[in-house]
Amino acid sequence: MRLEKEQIEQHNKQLAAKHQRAFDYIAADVPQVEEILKKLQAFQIAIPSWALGTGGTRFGRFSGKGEPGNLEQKIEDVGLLHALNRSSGAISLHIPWDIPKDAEKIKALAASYDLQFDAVNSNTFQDQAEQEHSYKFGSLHHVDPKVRQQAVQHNIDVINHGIALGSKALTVWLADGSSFPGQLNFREAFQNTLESLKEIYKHLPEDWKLFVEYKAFEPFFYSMTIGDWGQSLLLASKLGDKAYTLVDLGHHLPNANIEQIVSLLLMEGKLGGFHFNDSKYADDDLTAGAIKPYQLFLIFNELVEGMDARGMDHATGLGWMIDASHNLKDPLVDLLQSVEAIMIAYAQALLVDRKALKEAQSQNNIVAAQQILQDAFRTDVRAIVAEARLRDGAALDPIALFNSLAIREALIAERGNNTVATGL
Ligand code: PSV
Ligand code: MN
Ligand code: MN
Repeated sequence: MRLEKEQIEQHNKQLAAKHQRAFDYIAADVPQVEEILKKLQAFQIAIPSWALGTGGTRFGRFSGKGEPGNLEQKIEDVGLLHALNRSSGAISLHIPWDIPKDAEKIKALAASYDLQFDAVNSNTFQDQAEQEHSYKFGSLHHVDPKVRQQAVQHNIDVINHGIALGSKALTVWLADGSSFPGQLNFREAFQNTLESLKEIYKHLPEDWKLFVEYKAFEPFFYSMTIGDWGQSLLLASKLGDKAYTLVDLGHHLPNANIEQIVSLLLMEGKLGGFHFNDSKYADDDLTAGAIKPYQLFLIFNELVEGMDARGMDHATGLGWMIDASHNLKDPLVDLLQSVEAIMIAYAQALLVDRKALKEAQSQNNIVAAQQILQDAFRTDVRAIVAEARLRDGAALDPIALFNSLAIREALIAERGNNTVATGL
């Protein structure tokens, strides 16, 4: 299924007057609105291939209908999202969940929807049918060199799939850790991981990046071998210039100050990118901005401050990816909500009066500093985000259009009750 230009234009026509009123109202107070619009239009957020089907919990999975059953249909779904918001122009694949059988064909299909391939993800957290050695006790950190070698080879294979598709980064997330004290020698586990990553790093093309994702807990509950940003940064620093830390918002211990982590990684030139999601308790993988929108804003505030000061390009500088998984909502609608929340946080961060904030900080004027941030956060920027969409030929209200065109119903008619297994 593909959306026609006319369907979007007709929808926009219906909402035009209401939108114009809202946009004029906010634009009158934002002198730099044109500059903000350009930045929003250039900003793209990659959709994870594993979020297009209904996710599950440890206790069950309630399948949705009309979900994509193969890679082609996943690309079709992301194509629909991108047509609706023009901000989802990339897809991040997970191998072997998404092995492209004919890379050229897949590349051409993606291009026909104006989609690029963001980071490819390796998977050494599950055993595959044809696999010789088990990952039950880990992969790159394993005590047995044969298991490590198998996991290294898998990552090299993933790089090769990525090269064929035009990806420029590999994300490594390891379910390597221990659940009981004494199970692991921490130093040996870390050294093994480093040596394995060095092997993988050797196979990275010149213009590629290696993203080292960390996670504090789960599936192991005593230690994770890459458990926090310090461990990830240590590995990335030892590996070299092409290695970076990837921040998944759900992978921290409760109440961690993620914006401070982001700011320091950026300062060190070692921030690789994000897996956006939100959480109340753990790695909940809820819709971005659903629980802690202020935190999302504060993260973007650090990004705008840190990147603009270094002349970095928001559009292309980092890996901007979603990693959320839904078992209640329609996955496509949920992804539209995540992208919108990220755009809103970015737009609000662009509103912050940086000069005044610097001044307040230099005077230790805490009240003013808080006020400056909250003024921006409390500004309703939805009409600015919608205007950016409008100028790009997207829908003023993507979810309303998704519903009024009965897109899910059309997908069910096309695909039947297909469902796809999703990630963790
Ligand atoms: C693990 O919790 C994770 O965040 C990693 O990014 C995986 O690749 C992804 O979820 C899917 O399981
Ligand atoms: Mn993740
Ligand atoms: Mn996760």
